[in-house]
Amino acid sequence: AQLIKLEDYKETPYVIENVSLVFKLQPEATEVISTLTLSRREGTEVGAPLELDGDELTLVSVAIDRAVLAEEAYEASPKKLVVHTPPADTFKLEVVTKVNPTTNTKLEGLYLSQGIYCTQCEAEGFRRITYYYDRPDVLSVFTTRIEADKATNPILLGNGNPKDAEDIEGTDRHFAVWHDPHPKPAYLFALVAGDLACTSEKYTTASGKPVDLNIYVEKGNEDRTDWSMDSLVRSMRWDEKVFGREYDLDVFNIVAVSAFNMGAMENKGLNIFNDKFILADSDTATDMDYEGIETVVAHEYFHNWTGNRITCREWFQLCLKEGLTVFRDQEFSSDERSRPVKRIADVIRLKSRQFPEDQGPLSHPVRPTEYKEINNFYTATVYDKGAELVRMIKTILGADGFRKGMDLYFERHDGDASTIEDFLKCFEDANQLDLSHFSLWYHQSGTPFVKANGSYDEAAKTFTLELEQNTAATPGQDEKKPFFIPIRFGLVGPNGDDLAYTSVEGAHVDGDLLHLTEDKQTVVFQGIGSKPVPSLLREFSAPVKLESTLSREDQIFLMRHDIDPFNRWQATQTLMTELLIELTNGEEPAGKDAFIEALGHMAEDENLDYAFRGFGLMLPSEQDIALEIGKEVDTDAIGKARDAFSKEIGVTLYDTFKRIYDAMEMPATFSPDALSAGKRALKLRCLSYLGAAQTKESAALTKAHFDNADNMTDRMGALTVLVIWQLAGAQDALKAFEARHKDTALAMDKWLSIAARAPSEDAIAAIRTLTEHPAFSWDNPNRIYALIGGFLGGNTRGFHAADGSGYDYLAEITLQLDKTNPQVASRMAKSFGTWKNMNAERRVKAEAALKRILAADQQLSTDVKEIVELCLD
Ligand code: DPP
Ligand code: ZN
Repeated sequence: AQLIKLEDYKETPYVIENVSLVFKLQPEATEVISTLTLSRREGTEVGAPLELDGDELTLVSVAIDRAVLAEEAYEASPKKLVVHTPPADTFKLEVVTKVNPTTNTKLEGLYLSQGIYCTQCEAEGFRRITYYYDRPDVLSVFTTRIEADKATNPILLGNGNPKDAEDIEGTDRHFAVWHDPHPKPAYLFALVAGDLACTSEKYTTASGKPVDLNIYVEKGNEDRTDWSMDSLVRSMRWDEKVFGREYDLDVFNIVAVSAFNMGAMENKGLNIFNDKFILADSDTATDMDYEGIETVVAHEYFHNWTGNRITCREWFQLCLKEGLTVFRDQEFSSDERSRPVKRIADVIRLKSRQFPEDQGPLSHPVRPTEYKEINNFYTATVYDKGAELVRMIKTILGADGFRKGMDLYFERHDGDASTIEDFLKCFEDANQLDLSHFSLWYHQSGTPFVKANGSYDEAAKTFTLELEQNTAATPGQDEKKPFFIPIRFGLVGPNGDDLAYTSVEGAHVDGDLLHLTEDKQTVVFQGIGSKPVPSLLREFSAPVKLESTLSREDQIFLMRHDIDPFNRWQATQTLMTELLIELTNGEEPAGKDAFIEALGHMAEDENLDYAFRGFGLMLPSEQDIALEIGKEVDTDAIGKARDAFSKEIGVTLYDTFKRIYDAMEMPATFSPDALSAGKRALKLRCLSYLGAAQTKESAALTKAHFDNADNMTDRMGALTVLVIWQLAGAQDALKAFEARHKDTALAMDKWLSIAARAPSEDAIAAIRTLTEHPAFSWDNPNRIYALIGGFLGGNTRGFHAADGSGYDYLAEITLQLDKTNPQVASRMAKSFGTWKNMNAERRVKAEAALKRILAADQQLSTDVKEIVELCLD
């Protein structure tokens, strides 16, 4: 496959002024009639060829201005349509193609999911429907007519506003016409047809415009949409209030389907969702599911302004819409819930998903400059690190300066296909400042390591901070320049209050914000009355790895006293990680007992949020520890050390955890609100340590928790403890869960993912058995993400088994999945991304497995091939 480069960007020679589409839906042979009004772009030579993208298309006919084209006038293949000499002026190109929605297992383009026709066009799925300039900088006004059997497809949905809808006389078919007045790129096109249930609500925008909100689901699921509708209404209100952005059509439709590669898709006026992010009730959804739904509903809605009204010039700019929209959904959730707890959750996600990407062969800049398959770049780097960059802009400019820049961005670029440069320019112009150094974050990949060393001079009353930054080489970037790193900080005095300084030298410092801009900087604070403990990178003000030289006593001090809740959590994590690494190495760490004692205090500290305490008690995962160790990793040693440490904490603090567990008062009826969810989280965290202690009493308590659970959070939480610690009753509980939920696929996904994590001598045999279970299917991405993804991400010892069985299995299923759904196959294959950090024994096996994929006797997709080649590079 070809390498696509940012520097090769060129405008199209022709402009598509408007698009009229007719779909004659049939399960195996849908006819698509596309009429494009085209005109030659200024500067294009008269008669220059018109080249449109296609993918697996069957051409029926081509006409220009109603005259069928002679065969020699064009060239058509499944991947391309070239009209050799188009007319000089505006003309209408009419192309008829045929597609087969039933056999479309890639779930890109038009496909059938449980009898529902739906589409997925981002990034390059529209070319699987008709020939087109399938790229984000070609914006056009779309009108769509959908024809289908009335009995099986009573609901017909398209982008924009509904126009006509009628029966087609003399047939058992009907049609609907939809018109979208907002010019849009093809990736935002969507269509849905099927027999769907609907829940509706009326919304009035801030300026008084009425909007019909509808959520469509498979019949029988209509009583599980309350939460997603509630989330939608709150998102719409929030965007009006916080960003001054209103909705712009008469209807906003959401459709949930069960087979969907991604989480959801922001098609204009017609969002299509993976049903995992729409359906919820207390019996089948966990608190995390409720939060996920709130986030994704908001995210897709927010795309209407950041993504749809202002889209990307080319796919290299993906972070322009994704990083920004993730930032917006994070802010929304922070406002709706607890800000510090949300921040901790987002940082855990960043560190566990993006940091590994950035420290391995798949590392790439937030705005990449080349790719072979764009689907491979919907990554944690583009999304989550992309959001961190927007957050840093806000940190540097302050809330008002940030809002001014955003206002200017909306004003200046509404209707455009833009770039990161356009975006940054708005903040510069609105605030009269230069962000050129900052912009390096978009181009230079890798996670910077920041080292900080503080010293206090009692006589001079000065505190000196030696700061250093260093970014390791990443693929394609050997030399690294220093980043512009905003560091929020406090100098914590002996009584826990921040100490004031009288003046400072060596860096730009404004209040509690310091700009680290060089490789090395020595910063001297004057007028510091007593020896402080520096609390750095408060709120995680930059996506860096901070290596602090604080003593364990100082870390414990911050864990107890820092006024920044994020850094209290961070101090706890840092200590846990240090201790776990020493334990992995077979050492007996100093300060372990003091730490466990401090953990007990944190668990019981009534001044802290329940959810915060739940997070504070959570040990870094085996994967997190592996990443922290970084080289010559032995996952068995990590797993053993972590198990032993969990058990030691559980045994030592048994009474504390039991006391908290027993005292927690739960509301009589289930509610997904943040406070109740926090209580459940803390209670379950205590239960997990009690379970780790593996006493008869704790096994019985966990089983009782499972049996008495009146909601999925408690049921799943207790089941996980039973299975992971192999407590008495685990097998019964697995059976009971299965019996209760066997007809609810999304609930059984949880069962599959817990089963995939179970400790086992032969993990692969266990996974193979699970793939035979009726709840599993190789055809549905959610089932694969639950079982296979659950294994790869949650069973570190199994996947990285020293005998290479995990790697062999991943190679096998990558090849198998690539035949039906390359996007899912390549997502799974990305788990190879950390193989170079493993010890030699494991590296040999991983490398062999990767090479076996390349050597296989089958045509590999661009998706899988690119990932495997990058891993081997
Ligand atoms: N549907 C994906 C998202 O919203 C891609 N745009 O992030
Ligand atoms: Zn998005």
